[in-house]
Amino acid sequence: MENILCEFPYKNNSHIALVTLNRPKVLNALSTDLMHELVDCFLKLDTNPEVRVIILTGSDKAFAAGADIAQMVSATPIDQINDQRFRTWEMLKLITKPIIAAVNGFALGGGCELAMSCDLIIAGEDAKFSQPEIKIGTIPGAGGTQRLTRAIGKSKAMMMVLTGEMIDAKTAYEWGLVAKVVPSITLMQETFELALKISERAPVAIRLAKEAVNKSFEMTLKDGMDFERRNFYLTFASLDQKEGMQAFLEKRSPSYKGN
Ligand code: DAK
Repeated sequence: MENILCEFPYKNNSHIALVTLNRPKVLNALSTDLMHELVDCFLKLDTNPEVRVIILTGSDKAFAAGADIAQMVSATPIDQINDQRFRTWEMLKLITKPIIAAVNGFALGGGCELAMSCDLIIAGEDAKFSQPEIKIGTIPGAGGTQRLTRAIGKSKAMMMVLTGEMIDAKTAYEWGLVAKVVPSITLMQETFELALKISERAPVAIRLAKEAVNKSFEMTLKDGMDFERRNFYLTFASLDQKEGMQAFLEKRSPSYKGN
C-alpha cells in the first residue's frame, strides 16, 4: 500500500491495529487510491479474529486536510459518479469493530468527515477541525452536513459549514465532536490505552454495542430500543457473556475468547 501504513499488532501482543494515513507531502489529502487502500485494509482487519480495535491516525501536522483538491478541480458530476468515491466512503460503515480516530493537526473537509465516520475521536490539543468546502466553492459531500449536525447541533454546524472556519480541539470537545482532548505529544499513548481497555472487553458484545449505538442515528427511539433489546438478548448466546457474569460472581477477572 502506497498511501497508508497498516500495523498489526500495534505494540506487543495487543489486539489493536494501527492504520496511519501516509501522504505527508499533501497533508494526507484523501485521494481515491488512498480511500480504496483504507477501506481494503479496514475490511481485512475486520475479518481477522485477532484484531479487536482499530486506531486510525495521521501525522502530527495533519490527520487529513480533506479530499484531494487536485483530483477534484476539473471533475464533472459524471466523473464523480464513475469514480464511485461515494461507494468507497459508504463502505466504512461496514466495519463492525470499533475504530478510534486519533487526531493531531488538521482534520478538514473529508478529513473531518473521515474522523466522524470513526466511532469516536480523541484529539491532540493542537488539532483543528473544519468543513472548509464553502471556501473552495462547494459543500461537504461525505457527511459534513449530516454527521456534524447530529454531533454538535444545527446552529454550530451551520456556523462551521457556512463559514468554513476552523475550531480548535478544546471547542470540538466542548461541542461534543470529540470524546477527549489530550496533550498532542501523548495522543498515541492515550489512544492506545483507551483501545487496550476496549480490546479487553468481550468482543462480541463490543460489536453489538457499536452496532446499536450507530443505529440511534438512523432509527426512531422506539425502533432503536427494539434493536438494542435484540442485541442485548443476542449477547446471551455468547460464551463470553457467561464468562463475564461468572467471573463477576467469582470475584475474578474475565477471560474473553470472542465467542
Ligand atoms: N488536497 C490536495 N493538496 C492539499 C490539500 C488537499 N485537500 N491540502 C493541502 N494540500 C497540499 C498543498 O497544496 C501543499 O502542496 P505543495 O504546494 O507543497 O505542493 C501541501 O499540501 C502543504 O499545504 P500548505 O502549503 O497549504 O500548508 P499550510 O500549512 O500553509 O496550510 C492547510 C495547511 C490545511 C490550512 C491548507 O493546506 C488548506 O487549506 N488545505 C485545503 C483544505 C481544504 O479545503 N479541504 C477540503 C477539501 S474538499 C466525497 C468525499 C469527500 C469529499 C467530498 C465528497 N464523496 C464521497 C462524494 C471531501 C471534500 C473535501 O475535503
